[in-house]
Formats: sequence, C-alpha cells, structure tokens
Amino acid sequence: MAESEQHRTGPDGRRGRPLLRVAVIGAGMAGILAAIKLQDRGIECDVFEKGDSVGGTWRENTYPGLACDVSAHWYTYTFARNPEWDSLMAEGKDIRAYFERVARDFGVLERTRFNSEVTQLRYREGAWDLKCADGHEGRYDFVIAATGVLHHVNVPRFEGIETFEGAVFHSARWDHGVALDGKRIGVIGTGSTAAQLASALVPRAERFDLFQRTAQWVLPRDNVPYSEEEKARFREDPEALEQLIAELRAKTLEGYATAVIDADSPELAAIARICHENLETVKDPELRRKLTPDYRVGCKRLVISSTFYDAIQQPNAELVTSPIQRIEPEGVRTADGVLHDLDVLVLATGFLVDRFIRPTRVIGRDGIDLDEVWADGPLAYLSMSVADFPNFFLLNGPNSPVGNFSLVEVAQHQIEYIMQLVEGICRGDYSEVSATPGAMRRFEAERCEAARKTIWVTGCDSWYLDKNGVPASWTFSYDRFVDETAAPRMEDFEVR
Ligand code: N01
Repeated sequence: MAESEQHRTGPDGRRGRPLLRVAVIGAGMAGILAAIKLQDRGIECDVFEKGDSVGGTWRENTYPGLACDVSAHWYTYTFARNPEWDSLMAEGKDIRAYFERVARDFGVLERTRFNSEVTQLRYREGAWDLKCADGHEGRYDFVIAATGVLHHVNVPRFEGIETFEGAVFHSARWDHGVALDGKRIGVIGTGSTAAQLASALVPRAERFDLFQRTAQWVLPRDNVPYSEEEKARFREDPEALEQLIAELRAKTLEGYATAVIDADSPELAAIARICHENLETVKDPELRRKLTPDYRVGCKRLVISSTFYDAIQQPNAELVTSPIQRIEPEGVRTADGVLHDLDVLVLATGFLVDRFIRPTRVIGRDGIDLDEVWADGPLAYLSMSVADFPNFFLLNGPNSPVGNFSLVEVAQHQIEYIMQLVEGICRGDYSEVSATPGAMRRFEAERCEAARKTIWVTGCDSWYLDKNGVPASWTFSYDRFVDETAAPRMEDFEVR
C-alpha cells in the first residue's frame, strides 16, 4: 500500500486519517528535538534547514569566547544527557558538537534537507503547501516552525561603515580569516555577546575598545570545571546526574525566574545586591561610574560573567562611552571628536527578535497572511498556535519564556504539548487544530497585564520589549508555563 493511503487506527478502533506527514522548519536545538519526538511516535517528518549543517544558533555563532551562560547539564535534552561536559557552563563549540551528535545518533540528519530555505507555506484544502528557495515543493499535514529567536542579525546603519579599511562583521557572522592577535580590535555593544568577546579578546589584542551605549548589570558566576571523577560518576550513575540537574534547575528557577516577573520580589533584591557588589570590584571610580547602569538590575537580560570586569580593567582595554558619530576608513569617530583607530570592528549589536519564521511567507486559512496577523507584533496562543493557522505550531515562538534559563527545557515542554495535539489527529479525533481567536486574545490580554509587574518595564530599553514597550516574553511564572503546557485545554482550540 502506498504510504499516502496508509491509515492509522485510534485506540478506540476508529479509523483515522492517512499517516501524517510533518514538516519541521529549522534544524537547530528545537528542530532536532521535534524530529526526534515525531520519529518516536512513528510519524514521518522532513526537516528543512537553510544552512548546511545542524545546530542553529550554535552553528551561526562561532565568535571567540562563545559559551552558554546557562548550566550545560540543564541545557541538554532529558533523553540525551551528556555526562562529558567539562564545566558548569559549556563552550559554544562543545554545545554545537553535542547537537550534531544527537542529530546523528537519533537519525535526524537523514531526514534533513540542507541548504533548503522554506520561502512559503500555504494552507490549502486541509494541508500545507511548502515551497523552498531551491524550487523544492512538498505538501504536509502539519508544520512545526523551529526557526529560533536570536537568528536575524541586527546591523545598525552606522554612517561611513562601508569606508572602513579594516575588517568589519557582526558577532554572529564571524570572519575566521581575520587575524586578531596583536591587532586593534573594537566591539560595538555591551550585551552578553560583547562581554564574552571582551573576556576572550583583551588578552589577544594590542588594544581593545568597547563602545558602550548603555551599561549592563553583570552577575558573576565562576565556570567551575568538572573533574574526571565527577564525569565518571555521571556516566555510571545517571541518577546522580539527574540530581545535579534538578539542583541547577531549582537554583535558577527559584531565584532568577521568580525575580524577573516580580520587580518587588526579595529574589530580585538578592540578585541586585550581588550585581552591585560585583560592580564595586571595579577599582577605578571613573570606570566604575561609566559601568554603572541607570536602570534596575534585571531590566535587561543579565550579563553573566566573572571575567568581564577584569578584562575591561586591563591596561590595553578602553570603555568608550562617547556616542559613535560615524565610521571612518581608520576606525570609529566618537562624538567627543576622538578617532579610535582599529584593524577589526565587531558589531555585537544583537538580533531582530520579532521575526520568528519570517521572512517565510505563511498563508493560513482563507488566505490570511501571518505578516498581517503579526503587523503589530508577533502573537501566538501559549506562544505556540495562531488562530486560523491550522496544524501550524511554533517552538520557542512569540512570547515564549526567554532569559537566563534553559531554552532546551522550554522547547521540550512545548513539543510534548504539540505532540498531544498531533496525536488527536492521528487518532482521527479531528483533522485540523488551531487556537481559537478568543483564546489567543485572552492569553495576550493576561500576558500584557502580568507584564506590568515585571522588572522588564521598569525603565530600560532591551530586546525583551516590543515596539509598544510591552515585554515580548512569558510574563507569568515558570510554574505556570509548566502547568499550561502539561496538556492542551481543548476548549481553547478550534478543531475541524
Ligand atoms: O545582543 P544584545 P547580544 N549603537 O541585544 C548595542 C543571547 N546570548 O548578542 O543596550 C550602539 O543583548 C546595544 O546597546 P543598547 C542572550 O539571550 C546568550 O549581546 O541597546 N550600540 C547592546 O549593548 C542575549 O541577551 C549567550 O543601548 C548599539 C548591544 O548592542 C542575546 O543573545 C551569549 C547599537 C546588543 O546587545 C543577545 O545578546 C550571548 C547602535 N546603533 C548571547 N545597536 C549565552 O551565553 C545596538 N547596540 C547563552
């Protein structure tokens, strides 16, 4: 029998619809996860990846000093623990190798079409027509968008940037052909990326200039190495590893996750104290003044680093706070008239975080364009489902939890939730499922109401805020996220 004619039979003996075919867009952390979970349930899937390898953000970011400031053991799939992490927080290259290994071991590579950028998805007569830039076309019952958040680079238009005679690139487009040792290196930005870059490059550069528009709060955290004995114990005793992960998780969730959603919480006050004390370790009062933010701890995503302040205090490092006026052939001219001569200029200027699956054109039921639905900002019920876009779900989508915790765990909760809706289709309970417009509106209204108590709205600008100044993030407790994603409330879904 041809695959397309095969039928599933539900547990109650009812005959379901033909075997599902699912398209997963993106082969980063979330796409690999989706493919594995679909395979586990015997569901066919094709993974579309516009790059030439898996790994998503860990493939694209290769800058010196790249690491994950979330504990490595927590930043792993529950079904593929990794006793071999060398330290509390892993380096980017090791994380990339981990995702590559999982994708290989779980057969995801065979299902992935590389160099295949999906340009259009159109819902027509109960299924999604998919088109790729390379001309490939397919038809799928279900689509999972796993396209990431920090993906589209933000390249500000600095006047004269095209005249710069040195090398210039965004931190997520690192040019490894450019020499760094003994060079005059400038970095624009002071986010998590710039802090990691400073720590890695100050020791290598002749001179290092950090162009700061806004100071950042820095939470120190030592990257404790794991000994060979500890690794052997984790290998031999998975329970011990799970115990460690539970502790790492609880520490972050009980502290940070509670802190950010309640600006008046004692948890936030405790974190703020540590950041203030950390700042006091900067010896030169003038430098300390320049490094002092004018907003509250936690308003922007915390920079987690035990090395940044040390790096920026080195004699060859300079914190430049005069605004950038323009870029000239020799370097960066600041408003105080100083020309900062440079060989290499790195734009650690962050990402356009409201894109999600776009620029892929997604046309839902009755010709509705996702771009129009999201004209005022991206929305999705529980961050996963959009009304009138049946059988289309997002992982780490709009307003999903983001911050200093494990997006791997977030995606795992979401995929288990989505799989329950997929199983409804497999059982033949329905053939189309998407959030109702009412559920989407209610969720968004509650989310915006909860946002008013968060630290993110206490007077700073950050990538957490949308163009209307509302945090584009999960503004409830993390416990609520876990509860809400445990099982779908079917009354919030329109099924046909
Ligand atoms: O980007 P950012 P990032 N002129 O948006 C400045 C994750 N991450 O790549 O604050 C001058 O935080 C901008 O200034 P301001 C993590 O989630 C994780 O560092 O807007 N400056 C800011 O200083 C993180 O939050 C890890 O005034 C300009 C900087 O550029 C997210 O990625 C490691 C400018 C951008 O900071 C993004 O971090 C690294 C302009 N025109 C990153 N435009 C982990 O370890 C922008 N800036 C997990």
